[in-house]
Amino acid sequence: MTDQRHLAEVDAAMAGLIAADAERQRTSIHLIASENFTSRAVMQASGSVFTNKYSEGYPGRRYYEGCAVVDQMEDLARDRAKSLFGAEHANVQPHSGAQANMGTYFSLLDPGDVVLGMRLDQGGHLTHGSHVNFSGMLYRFEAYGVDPSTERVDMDEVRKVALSVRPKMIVAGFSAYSRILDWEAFRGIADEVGALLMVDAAHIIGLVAGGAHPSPIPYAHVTTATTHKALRGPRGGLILCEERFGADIDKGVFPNAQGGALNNQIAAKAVAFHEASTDEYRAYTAQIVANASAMADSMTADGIRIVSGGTDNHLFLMDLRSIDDDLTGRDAARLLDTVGITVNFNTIPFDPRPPFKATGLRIGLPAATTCGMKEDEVRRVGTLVARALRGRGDEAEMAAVAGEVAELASAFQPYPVDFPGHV
Ligand code: DSN
Repeated sequence: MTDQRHLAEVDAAMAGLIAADAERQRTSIHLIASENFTSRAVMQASGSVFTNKYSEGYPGRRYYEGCAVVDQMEDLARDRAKSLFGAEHANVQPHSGAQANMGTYFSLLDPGDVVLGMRLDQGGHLTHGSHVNFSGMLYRFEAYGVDPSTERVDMDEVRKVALSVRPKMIVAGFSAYSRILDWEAFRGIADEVGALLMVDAAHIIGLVAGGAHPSPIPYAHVTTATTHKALRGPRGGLILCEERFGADIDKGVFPNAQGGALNNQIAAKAVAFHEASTDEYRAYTAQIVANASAMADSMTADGIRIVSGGTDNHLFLMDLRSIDDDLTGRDAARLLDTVGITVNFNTIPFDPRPPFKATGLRIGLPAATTCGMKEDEVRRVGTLVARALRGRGDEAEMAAVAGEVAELASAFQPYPVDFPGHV
């Protein structure tokens, strides 16, 4: 029999590290747009015996025996994903969003094909053609960006670029853009130039699940996503597509991009899809959007420039030049970390600084909303962010801000005080 002792008895060093991060998670205010806190049920499935099973292939067509239960589990996950998003086909095996994108590209593109995606430094993602990523190495990515005056994607410009570069695929989606993309217009352009439309919905899929954001599923040939952001599932990826692409997409994921699936993560994804189909979850996603908007508006009123003037989704970008021309995103993020507010620095459109310094902070509300914060609390968080950035160098002010952050974090915690960080 396996060792049945608890982690703390077997490996005190690792138990200590997990407990330390649980403490960090409980005692800070979390504003990283791509992070969230899973339920106990999701964590239990992720830490279950499904971690022990190899199952290369798909339900009913496996390269290993002993997969009867795994088949039921993966079918349940696929059925729940299809039903939650109204999709014809679901692949729940991608280990991450990057691998969901890899599987999709492998399915539908040949090396050297032209692909049109959003500029990384204006909100796109590494896997949308960055030269340091496989996507930029294997395919010829061309880019569209945002309009310099509105800082929004201009669909006339997307069409112009598409007509000029004639891509085989258009990628719509982002990791740092606070407005709603026009899925129907993207599909119209894709149809006009004879391209496939892939929507990378990693950031907004949770809002889509809860009805707080327009769904790309009816318009995209293929939609890729992650399961661990606003969707509040385990770390992992997901692909949804029209049935006619299903077999190719499945092959693109396994065996093209991946080997054995992470069955424990698939089980946890299924739990998250189940949780996301409730009224409570729908109310949660509406609250995320309301919180993001309330925080962005109150910061604007406080004299901070928000890229594009606000937000329609779960995130927004602060332009730090409205606080101090010399304040970089990196320094601002590190400073906020010292008072217990966790964010990430980010380029803003037409950023004069390189990405590792940047001029913006990306602020996201899914995690704080899971902790129960509503508009009043997030406005207060916005004030604390501004006070810390403006008051840097003033020790008394920084201590006062840190004290208020600790008080607020303690009133809105993701896990019980005695939670050791694992189930
Ligand atoms: N790294 C993720 C994010 O923070 O948005 C995207 O992959």
